Amino acid sequence: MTNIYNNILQSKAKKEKLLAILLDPDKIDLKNLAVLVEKINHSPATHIFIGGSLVETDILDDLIIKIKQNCSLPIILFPGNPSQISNKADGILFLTLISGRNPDFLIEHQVKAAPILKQTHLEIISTGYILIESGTETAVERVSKTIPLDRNNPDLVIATAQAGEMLGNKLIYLEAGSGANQTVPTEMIQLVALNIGIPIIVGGGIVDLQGIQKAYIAGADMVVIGTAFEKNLNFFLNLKSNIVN
Ligand code: 1GP
Repeated sequence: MTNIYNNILQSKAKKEKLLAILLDPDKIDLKNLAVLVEKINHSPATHIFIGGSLVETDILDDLIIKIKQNCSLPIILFPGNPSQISNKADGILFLTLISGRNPDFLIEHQVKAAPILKQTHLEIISTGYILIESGTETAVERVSKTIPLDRNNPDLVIATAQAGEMLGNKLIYLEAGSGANQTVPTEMIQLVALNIGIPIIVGGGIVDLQGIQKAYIAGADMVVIGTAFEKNLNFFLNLKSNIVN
């Protein structure tokens, strides 16, 4: 049996940093999947996240089966809504958008997803998802109809992360939004890391090695890279030996 969360905790204890590649099934051409998987295998990635706003389950199943044929990294669903569940993955970030006040993303989608998840073997990882203002409106903001937290008000972000931890979230995800103009501020990551005990994921708008390292040094346990790899499959080519651990 897989235990993704325990592995994340162990990495945190050993100060080994983790890296997730986010794949959006709608943007993947199955004909080029072999190349994509080869690039992932030659990257420093430790996890694969799969998610997007329009994904259908049948595409998901097929994609995950094909990735697993040639890649042994844990595949974790990062769903935008309850229809994006596939039993072929290893786990799921069971997200609550705790920065927002939209009941659909706080509890409604989760209630719809629970009976479906009960029928799967997926490892369910309760995750407090915190959207941080990043300059311009991002897709997650649009889809969730929530207002991100002020990037200049770390106190509210800290309190939100603490509330997530107290509610039983196992991870806190600080999200600037896919393709964001501005990443989550490093001081904010630092302050959150000082004030909670659970692992922190950071993503959104990180496009280079410096951005990855800054997030790690500030206290991110895992960094998520989506757009930069999507745009350039060679993104990780020269990064592997340079990533700090
Ligand atoms: C989005 O945090 C992830 O949910 C990744 O963002 O696409 O900007 O890398 P990018």
